[in-house]
This record gives sequence, C-alpha cells and structure tokens, in this order.
Amino acid sequence: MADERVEEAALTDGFNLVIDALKLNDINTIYNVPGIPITDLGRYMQAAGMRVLSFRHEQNAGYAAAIAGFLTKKPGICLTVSAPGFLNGLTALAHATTNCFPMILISGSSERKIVDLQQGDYEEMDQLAIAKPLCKAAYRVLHAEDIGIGIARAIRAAVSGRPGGVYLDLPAKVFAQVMDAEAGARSLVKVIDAAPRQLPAPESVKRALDVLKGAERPLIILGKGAAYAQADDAIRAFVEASGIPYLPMSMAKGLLPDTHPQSAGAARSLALKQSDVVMLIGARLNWLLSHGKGKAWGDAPKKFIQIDIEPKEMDSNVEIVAPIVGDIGSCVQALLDAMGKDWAAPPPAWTGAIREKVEANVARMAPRLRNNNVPMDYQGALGALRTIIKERPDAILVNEGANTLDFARSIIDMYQPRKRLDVGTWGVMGVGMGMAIAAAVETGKPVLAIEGDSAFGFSGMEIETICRYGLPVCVVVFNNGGIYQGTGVNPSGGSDVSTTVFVKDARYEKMIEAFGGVGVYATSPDELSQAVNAAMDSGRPTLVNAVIDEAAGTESGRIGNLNPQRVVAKK
Ligand code: OXT
Ligand code: ADP
Ligand code: MG
Repeated sequence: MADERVEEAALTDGFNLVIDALKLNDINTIYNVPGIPITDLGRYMQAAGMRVLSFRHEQNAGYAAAIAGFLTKKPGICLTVSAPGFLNGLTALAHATTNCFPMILISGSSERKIVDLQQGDYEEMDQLAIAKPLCKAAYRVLHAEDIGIGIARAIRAAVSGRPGGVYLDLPAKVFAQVMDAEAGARSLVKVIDAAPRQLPAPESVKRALDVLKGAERPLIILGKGAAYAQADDAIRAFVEASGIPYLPMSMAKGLLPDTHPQSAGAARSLALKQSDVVMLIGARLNWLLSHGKGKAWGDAPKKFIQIDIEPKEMDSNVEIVAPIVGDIGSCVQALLDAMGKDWAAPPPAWTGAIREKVEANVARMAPRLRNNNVPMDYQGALGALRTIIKERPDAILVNEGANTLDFARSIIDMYQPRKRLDVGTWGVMGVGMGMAIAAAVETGKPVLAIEGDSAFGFSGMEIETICRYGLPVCVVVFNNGGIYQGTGVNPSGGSDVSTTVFVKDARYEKMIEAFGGVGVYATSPDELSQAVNAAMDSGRPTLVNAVIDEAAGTESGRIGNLNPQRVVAKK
C-alpha cells in the first residue's frame, strides 16, 4: 500500500510554486476578489500565512495594490479571476503605471488552445494582449517550472527604473501542474537588487549646480517620485542647505512639513510665475504643472533642471538645461556632496517675497477655517479636520473628489512624508476605499478618508470590507448632494433630476451601520470634529456623513478651465 502512496513531499504544484515564489521575495499581502480559477489559490495563500484581503470589486483591490507599492517600494499584488475580473483590475493597473506605482496584476486566464482558436472558453479573453499597452511589462507563464522566473521578472519590472504596473497571466491549468518538489524549489528566483541605485553622472550634478548658482529666483518642485524614493533625510537636507523655496505637489506634501519656512505651497502662482530657475525632483511637467509653459508660468524666461530616473522624461514638455538622470536618493546626495559648505542662499528679496505671499494667503484663509456654519461649507469642515491632522500627524489622509479634493489639498497641512494619498496624475475618482484599506493594512496607522459624495460612490461598497477586517479607517463623506454641487436643475423641466445631483440629504452613515461599523450624521464642524476624534481614538471603522451646503464649491473645482466651452447653443 505504502509504495502506491505518492510521496507527497516529492512533488509540488503550481499553487505552491506561486506562493513560494512570492514569499521568497518577501511579498506576503494579496489584494484580491476570489472566483474561478483563483479561489483556491487565495485559500492556500491564507493557509500559508499570507494576508489575503478580499474586496467587493477588483478595481478597488487594484487601487489598494497600487498604493501599497507606493508606500512600501515592493510591488503591491492584485489577484483576479479571468476576463471580467481581469478587466476590472486593468483600470488600476493603468493607474499604477501612469502614477509610477509598482504593482503586479496576477489574473487567472482561460485555456490557451481554446482561446487562441476562439472556441468559446469560460471567460475567454486574450488578456496578455489586452494588458500590454496599459502597463510597463506583461508576461504569461504556461508551465509550472517557469513560475519562479515569471514572478521574478514581474517583480523586477515593477520596481526597477521608473516604477509601474506589470501584468502576469496564469492560465488555470498551470496551477494544477505537478512537478518534482526539488526541481520546483530550484526553479524559484529570489530577485537580487530589484531596484538598483542609479547614480547620476558627476558632470550632470555639476551642470545643475552651476545653473542653480546663477539663479536670482530659484524654485524647487517636489513630486510624488520624491516621496516614493524614501530619501526623506537627504531631500530635506538638500532643500534646507540650498535655502531655496520649494513647492510640494499633492502627494509630496509632508516631505518637509507644510509649515516649513521655505514652503511656497501657499504662494503657488507667484512662485511659478516669478521663478527664473526651476528644479524638478520626481515631478513631471505634465498637466498638473501646465506643461511648464503658458499663463501659469508667466512671461519671464525660465531654466529647468530635472532629477528623474527616466531619461526619456527630459525635454518631454520644455527644454531641460540640466538633466540629472538617476534615482532621487543618489542624485540628491550627490548634489549635497558637491554643494560644499559655502553655498549661497537665494537673494532675500526672492525668499522674502515668497514668504510674504505665503503669510498673506494663510492669514486670508485662517478666519474662514474657524467658522461653525450649518450647513457646513468646505472651509469650516476642513478647518476642523486640519486641526485633527495637525494633532495626529501619524494618521494617513486619503482624499478624492473635486472641491473636496482641491480645498483639502490647500487647507490640510501635512507634516510627514507619504501621509497624503490622493487621485494622483489621472485624477481618478474611486481610488479612496482601496487606498484607505491598503494604507491601514500596510502601515497599521489610522486612516482618515475625506471623500466627495460622488467619489465615495465609486467604491463605497468596500465599507463592508473595512468593517470585515476591522480596519482603523474613518471615512468622512462630504455630502453636498452631488458632483461639484447639489443645486443642478434639469434644463428640460422634465421629471428626471439634473445629471449632477444625488438623492437629497442622503444618509450615508446608515450604510456602515449595516455592517457593524459606527455611523455619524454631522451637521457642524464641531460635530464633525467630535466624530472623527472618537473614531481615531477607538480605531473602529466609522463613516461620518458631513452635510455640506449644496451650493458650496464650483464646477470641476480648480480645474474648471479644462471643460470645453460651448460655442453654438442648441436651438
Ligand atoms: O497662489 P494662488 O493665489 O494661485 O493660490 C493657490 C495657493 O497658493 C493657495 N494655497 C493656500 N492658501 C492659503 N493657505 C494654504 N495653506 C494654501 N495652500 C495653497 O491656494 C491656491 C490653490 O493652491 P493649489 O491647490 O496648490 O493650486 P492649484 O492652482 O489648484 O494647482 C493646480 C493643480 C492642477 C496642480 C491642482 O488644481 C490639482 O492638483 N488639481 C487636481 C484636480 C483633480 O485631479 N481633480 C479630480 C478630477 S475632477 C473630475 O474629473 C471629476 N469627476 C469625473 C470623473 C473622474 N475624475 N474619474 C472617474 C473614474 N469618473 C469620473 C467626478 C465624477 S471630480 C468627480 C466627482 C466630484 O464630485 P464629489 O462629490 O466627489 O466632490 P465635490 O466636488 O466636493 O462635490
Ligand atoms: P507629481 O504628480 O507629484 O508631480 P509625477 O507622478 O508627475 O509626480 O512624477 C513622478 C516622477 O518621479 C516620474 O517621472 C518618475 O519617473 C519619477 N520617479 C519615481 N521614482 C523615482 C526615483 N526613485 N528616483 C527618481 N525618479 C523617480
Ligand atoms: Mg459632491
């Protein structure tokens, strides 16, 4: 009897090899939606001690994996079923690639020979072909002995150079393939130095410092690449040693505290218009920076210096007179080393003008943040939350919406790096709940998610996921009754409501009560403050329905200028 028993220890299979390959590379958290053909894989991962979070929609699992990559510099893993599940994950994969977040979308897929002959398999789709244009790299594994290499390639592709999204296609049959356990173990690859330092050429460092030395009105712009680099001390030391005013892009806020004397955040327009030399550190001159030209930058000629790991980013929009190609940590350290001790600070006329504008803008905004209006406006509500973040700098702020996003960006100061997570380069609505879950899971810190009511609607069902795992997430829904405002009217006079309004006085807080969380209906900044502090103290999943004046805010927030203007009114 014994010799008929297959020696279990002598064999392994595709399920085990995927798990062993991920664990060998210190990847132990999976963001997934179960289903054919990956349900058992998720169970076996959990049984092997991995943390496997199951979501209600793959898009949210993907946003969680993407921001996990941003926070940890290890690829976040999103695991989905084939075809529809894969497609749901694809938006997040493209978002990760656009934002330079390292993430791997692993999807089960159908039987190759049936797919390739288009014979109508279950969830038939040529997923690899569809994924390729939307991500940094894409691979498919057909044999169990290739799983080790496949996962190693996906990891290295995700984190090396400019980070991004990678697709790994695993046809159902691979999971059940059996092979010799010894050979299986040997087929696994522990990735060595997945994201190697990329040192800048010394001449590029010298060229940049020479340009900077000649500046009358220099400006440093810190982008989310600088936050991702986790070179916080070197970046702060460089900014302070240079004495140059800096402008943090949204997810770079907190690299230096927003209250820092060199912060030009509250003097953005002046800083862009009047600077004569601009040093970009992990920031692209894309739409968020008006492509480095036009009205936002004023008429004075400017010289741009750019630090980026991606050489092709240079000259993307305007001429870069001093490109420094390399990883930000190595580049900033090289600049510090080459600056020497006698670096001359910028002219006080410049730093003084920035400081003066900052103080004027801050002073102008201050009284508006102390109002206790009912219904609340954005300033009163965010004034209360600004105080909470100041008192709890460890908390992670997740933010999406239009007005809810824009007002929070300028009103809530951040004090530590990688604590503000938002819609990013693509301005994507629906990232909030996935980001909140991953932020709580990856950092263990309390999370405050400030959500427009429309933005919340994209992923609100994940409130159940947050309750299921008992995560310390407090969701504040800015309920102004619609997209941008709640005052829209159907111009036809017909019975349908306007295209941009929601149910009046929606009771979002009752949603979380359905899953055992804490729901609060807040009509004033004081009530809002009380509810959020209680949530942060208790760590209990909480949803605060913050009633905002439906007439507050503007269409598309601060980017209304991007809306096409109609010329010919329909008769
Ligand atoms: O210097 P000046 O004087 O100019 O002043 C600036 C700063 O100096 C000053 N400032 C300060 N003053 C005082 N104190 C402090 N601390 C301070 N800090 C700054 O304030 C001003 C402004 O500063 P800021 O913000 O730094 O500068 P500015 O000029 O705004 O920066 C330009 C940008 C472009 C960098 C910035 O505006 C930006 O980052 N914008 C991002 C915009 C964005 O991505 N928005 C989201 C997308 S909008 C739209 O697409 C929406 N949709 C469509 C949709 C999407 N996106 N996705 C999907 C999948 N489907 C559909 C939808 C459906 S938004 C949306 C939902 C909206 O409804 P919600 O209900 O969710 O939200 P509500 O609007 O609340 O209803
Ligand atoms: P923001 O939206 O904050 O301005 P972007 O997403 O536009 O930031 O730009 C981030 C840039 O940072 C990308 O061009 C990317 O190549 C770069 N980057 C990301 N990580 C690093 C790194 N470790 N070293 C150098 N550049 C990096
Ligand atoms: Mg709204």
